[in-house]
Amino acid sequence: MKETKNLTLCFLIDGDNICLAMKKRGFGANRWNGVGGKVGDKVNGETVEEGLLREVKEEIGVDLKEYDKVGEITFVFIDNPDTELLVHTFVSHQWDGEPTESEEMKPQWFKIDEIPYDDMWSDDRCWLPTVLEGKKIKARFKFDENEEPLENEILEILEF
Ligand code: 6U4
Repeated sequence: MKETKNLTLCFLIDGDNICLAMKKRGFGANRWNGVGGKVGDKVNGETVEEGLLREVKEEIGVDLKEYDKVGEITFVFIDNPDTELLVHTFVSHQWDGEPTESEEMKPQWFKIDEIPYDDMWSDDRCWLPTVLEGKKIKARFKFDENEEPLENEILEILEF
């Protein structure tokens, strides 16, 4: 039977700047990405939004004051066909605290027009520009055993 794992992903935006974080260990290590993680893995029964707030605090030490859901992105890996990752994607323009390095992630600000797509998950260049234009998306990506993209589908939507 297919299992869906819920994860969160959040990008802090300050004017023309975006905060990305270098994943230092585990899944997706050595790539720049937004901040987030598995929902309900550490705290039983938490909601997606509770998981979002917890992971952002754990990984870069920031308390989100405002956030907007901008994407639901499903990732399927060909060598693990029974598990889908459903990544609930957010942007935030308001938070308390300064992004700070943790054991898991090292945050850094980038100009939005200098996002290092070559050092990110390959799907990001397909959908992140659309999200940064203020649009909402539902998307699905399938990866081969080397985490190279095989199929993708991106739909712009109006609301979640
Ligand atoms: P641990 O290491 O168990 O604490 P946790 O922080 O709960 O893990 P993790 O690190 O596995 O979760 O979360 C993966 C992060 O990577 C989530 O924010 C979702 C994100 N992610 C996964 N696949 C992605 C992809 N193809 N493109 C992308 N982000 C992805 O942009």
